[in-house]
Order: sequence, then C-alpha cells, then structure tokens
Amino acid sequence: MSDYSRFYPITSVQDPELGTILDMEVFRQASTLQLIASENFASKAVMEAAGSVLTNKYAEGYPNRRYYGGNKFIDRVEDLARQRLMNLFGADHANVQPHAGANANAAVFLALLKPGDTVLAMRLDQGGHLTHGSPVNFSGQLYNFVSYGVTPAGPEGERIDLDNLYDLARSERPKLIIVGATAYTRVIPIEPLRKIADEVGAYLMFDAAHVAGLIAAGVYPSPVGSSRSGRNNGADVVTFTTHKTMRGPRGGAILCTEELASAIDKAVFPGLQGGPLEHIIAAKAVAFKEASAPEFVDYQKQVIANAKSLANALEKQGFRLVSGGTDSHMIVVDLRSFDSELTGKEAQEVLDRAGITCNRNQIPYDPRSPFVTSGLRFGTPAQTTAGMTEPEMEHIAELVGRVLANRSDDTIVSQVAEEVALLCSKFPPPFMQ
Ligand code: DSN
Repeated sequence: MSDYSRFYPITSVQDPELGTILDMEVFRQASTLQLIASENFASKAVMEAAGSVLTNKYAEGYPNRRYYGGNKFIDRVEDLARQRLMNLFGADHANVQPHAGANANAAVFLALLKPGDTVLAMRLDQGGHLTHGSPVNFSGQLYNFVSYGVTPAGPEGERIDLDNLYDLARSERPKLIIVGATAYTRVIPIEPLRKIADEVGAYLMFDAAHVAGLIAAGVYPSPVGSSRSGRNNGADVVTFTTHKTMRGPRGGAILCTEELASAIDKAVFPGLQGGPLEHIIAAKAVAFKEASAPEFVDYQKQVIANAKSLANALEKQGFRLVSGGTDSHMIVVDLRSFDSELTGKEAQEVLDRAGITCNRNQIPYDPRSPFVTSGLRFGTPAQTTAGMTEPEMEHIAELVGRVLANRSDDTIVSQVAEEVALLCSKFPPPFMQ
C-alpha cells in the first residue's frame, strides 16, 4: 500500500487511526474502477471549498434574512451559488440548501402535499427511488403513492409506460406526479407528462438526481419549467443531487417556478432543515461554475459516448441490456442471459474482489428480491472524469465478462484485479493529479 498521508498531512499526524483509514480509501478510489452510476470524482477546487472555514458558521435562514449575525460573506456565497444555478438551468428560482437529494424531495412534498395526498411515481423495482413512495421510507408512510411502471421487455420495451401513467393519473387524480429515476437509462420526455399533469390538475416534479449534469450540459432535454411566461412547458419542480453527473460536493438542490419559490424555500427552512451547510454550498457554487464551462459539455458528451460503448461491449459479452441500451450515463444489465444462476448480489461481490465497483440492481419484473436481484447497474461519470474513453470501456466490459465467467477461480479474479489496477494507474482521478 502506498502512503497517501500527503493528502491529509495534519489529520494523519493528529489522528493516525483515522488517517490510516483515509489512506486506504484514497488507494481504493485510485486503484479500482468506480462504475457506480451515482458517483463521480469532484475537482480539487470543489473539495477545497467543501473543506473551507465556512464549516464554522451558523446561517439559519436565507441571504439577508438570517437568524444569526456575521453572515455578510456567507450571504454572498449562497447568493453566488443560487445565481449560478439559476443561470445554468434557466430556472426561475433555486434553493441550494438541501443536504441531500432525499431532503430535496422531502421539502417538495412538504411544500406541495398534505399527509394522505395521492402521488403518482415510478415503481422502485423498475427504476424509481426510495423517496418515491417506498413503504420503508417516510414518503410511502405519509403519502398515498400509486406507482406506474415500464412496458414489458421487447423491441422499444422497458420504457416508461405512458399509457399506464395516463390511465392512473385520470383514475387516481394525484396532487403530484413524479418522474425521474435511479435506474432508468432512457430519456424521459417532459411534454407528454406536462400535458397529463395539466389535464388532471397535478403538480409535475422531475427528480433529476442522476441526469442533472447531462441537462446542464444540454446533452439531455431540460425538464426545467418556468411560470414567468404564463404557460409552463416543463416541470413545476426539479430536484437533484450535486454529486452525481453534476460532479460537485455531496448534496442536493431544488429548482422551481417563481410561483412555488416561497413555498419551497419555507419547506426547506424552517420546515425541514436547520443550519445550512455553507461550506458545501460554497463547493456547489464551484461545481456550478465548472458546469457552465465548455469543457463540461465535452465531458458529458464523453460520459454518454462511454456509456453507449460500455453497453455495446457488455452486450457482446452476453449480457442483456435493459431497454436494449442507453441514452444517458447509465447501463442496467440483466445477468440471466449471461448465466441464469448468477445473481446481482454474487456478481457485485465478485466484481468488487476484482476491483470493479458497481451495484446490484433489480431489473423490471425481477423475480429476485431487491437484496439479491438479477441485474447490475453501471455508470460512466467517474471514470470519464478520470479520462477514460471508448477503448477503456471495451476493455472494462471484457474484464467484467472474464471475472463473472470464472468467478470461482481466485487466480483469474486476482489477475483481473491486477489488470484493473494497471489500467487505473494510467487514469488517475483529479485528486491524484
Ligand atoms: N444513491 C442513489 C443511487 O445510487 O442512484 C440513490 O439514492
């Protein structure tokens, strides 16, 4: 193991116990493949802002309306983040305080719903999110969630079933319709959803946690709506996380129409959260600046090109692609075509041993439980940040196939781990550069 204490020179001396663990995580991130679709490598500037003195400040409230003194510079930081975010997405209003995507979603529900109200959202086992009504989550316990799904597998299959969604919207009359997913690889068209929401008098929320960076770069259609021109052609609210394709610090954000601005702000604070994490808000401001640069567009184009390349190469290895491919940064594979005995749980574990980090995932109509699953989810944001392109994606698919076909052979698993480490050494993440 190399010594990475240079990244934490003070911590490693003052707290060697923690320093050693940090060393090992640095080594893990730099020497194994990060293919979890919701992860990325933040820039050194983002990390520096996240580790800044702003962590020392209490700032309950909003710029110019704080409950504590000493916030004149904090106000400028938060205003900078909000303004950059509004400019980036052409949004009427932005709230940068949510600590996470789940908090952002909770704030929207608090702003727009009363307990027991009906919400239409995507089934968790077909790509939806825990906060979209799972019975083990507050959302499913406080609100009446009704779920739509995807169409059956087949040519042009495993896409959001808009007919099913429309029928449910008319019969259930939801107060809110949620689109946006954690394991759905295709573009979600906003126009038909806006029409359905208007027809049934529902608010429309787009959870862009995964695709926010793609939207910011203009390589995925924007769902951001506006009430300024009279007629809103997009979503009333867009929530997202700042650490996935957005490549910022771990956190959340909300964009909404002017009409909902006050309700959303009140729901975030004082409705849901206390003191905002202003050091993270500063890091969000850095990320929003980075996302407005032309290089960010090139990066996101490469993220999608890499995902398509990885998808094609995995298909050649014998994995069935859910929905037949991808339009985004993400791929979901059905393992049963490769080996009917292989579960997502086992595949994730053996790939982990080979230095290939991804996550098991249910596939639509999965006969296995969410803990076992029949699928794997891969994403390209992190390794694209590290500089990998199509040839590396083809190599990775071959390594995945080799490991999973020889999963009981420890020698082959170790050989692949060495090959992975060699590959990663040629594409160091930004914090190593
Ligand atoms: N962590 C997110 C993801 O992996 O998609 C979901 O919360």
